[in-house]
Amino acid sequence: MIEKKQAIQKEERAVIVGVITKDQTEQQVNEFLDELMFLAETAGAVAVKRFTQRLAHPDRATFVGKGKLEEIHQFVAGRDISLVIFDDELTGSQIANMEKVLKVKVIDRSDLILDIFARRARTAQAKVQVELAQYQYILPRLRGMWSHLERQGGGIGSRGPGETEIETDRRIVKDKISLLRKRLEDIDKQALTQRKERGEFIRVALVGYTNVGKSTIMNLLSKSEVFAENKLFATLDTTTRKVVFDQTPFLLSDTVGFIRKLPHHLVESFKSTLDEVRESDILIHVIDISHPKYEEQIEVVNRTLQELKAFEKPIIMIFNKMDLYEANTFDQWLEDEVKQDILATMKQGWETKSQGNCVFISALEKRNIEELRKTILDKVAQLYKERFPYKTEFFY
Ligand SMILES: Nc1nc2c(ncn2[C@@H]2O[C@H](COP(=O)(O)OP(=O)(O)OP(=O)(O)O)[C@@H](O)[C@H]2O)c(=O)[nH]1
Ligand SMILES: [Mg+2]
Repeated sequence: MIEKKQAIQKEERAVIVGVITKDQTEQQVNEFLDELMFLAETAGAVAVKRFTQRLAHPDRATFVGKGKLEEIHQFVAGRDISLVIFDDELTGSQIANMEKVLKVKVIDRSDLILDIFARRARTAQAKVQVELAQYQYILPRLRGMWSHLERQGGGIGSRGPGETEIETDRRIVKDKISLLRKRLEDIDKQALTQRKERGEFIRVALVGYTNVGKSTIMNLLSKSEVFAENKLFATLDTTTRKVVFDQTPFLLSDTVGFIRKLPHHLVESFKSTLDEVRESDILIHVIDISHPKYEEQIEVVNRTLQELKAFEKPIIMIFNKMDLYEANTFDQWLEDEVKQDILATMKQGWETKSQGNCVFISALEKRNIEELRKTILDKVAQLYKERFPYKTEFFY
């Protein structure tokens, strides 16, 4: 029988692989692999080497070319490496074919992200959502799964599974998916009732790429204790707190971070968690300005918001980690005046693009937090006025 299990064991040594297609540069793919490495690390593995290959089209049978596969095999064999991670989605037969040659476990980026989510899930809702996404991911890859088990000596003969065995598994997985869907529906109903009980409060949601500092800002603004750390996807469950600024109350939510190529099934099964974003009145888009690819991260977040049909809401852009940005950008010998000029130009650019809806802060050093509070308060107060024009005071 098929069983979902953690793809990665602690301290497992891995190599990572990316292909450079014709509309990508080598540098781009290397940046993708940097992120893949961070993901692997978050899951507890250690990436010891990376391979890339230029390919117009991935090979249908083995994803990379035969020569590259052999090169990876040569490297893996004899070293204490048990895992090969690909940056792109693989089919079940590609996994099976490559495992035959490499003789170690092969997984892809989606598998890795699902693995991290599975580790992080705490509430019943998050657990069911992740499990559902995992089974949906497994369904078209059952053949590859068998190859995993075979390699681990799971008591299956070397000739591999017959069609009937795969068919049986497929049925079991499908049943499991319907069961989990049903369970999620029940949980969603409860969550909807809870959200309705929140009444007339203006709702503000912190959104953004993973690891940009959303939970740190949540803690700063709401004096709560949300788990924050330098790993990807520290937050999976939405946390909501009532916050009062200057006698104006509103609800502030911390949400799951976005990432490039978030597995489709994950977005689908996390729909209810993401409802918090969809149903909020104001979005605070948090950006890690110290990240070399922060502009691409902004794009990924904007696209995800569009998919969620939440892009039309009022958005405040918070450029966080200014401390790190300055440390990375400025040489120590640079004159203060020049630094100020560079900062002013950068800020001016974003002021224009965001139509004045942006703030530059360091959550870690608590820099510019007053301005941040004021910016949020202004937007919240404005919305209350639009929504309840005859009310002059809000008592809750
Ligand atoms: N240097 C610096 N680090 C920061 C700042 N704000 C947050 N961090 C660090 O960035 C890391 C990620 O912060 P989190 O608040 O967990 O980020 P998040 O956006 O909630 O991340 P996920 O929940 O994983 O999506 C932590 O190690 C924080 O301490 C900042 O202003 N400057
Ligand atoms: Mg977080």
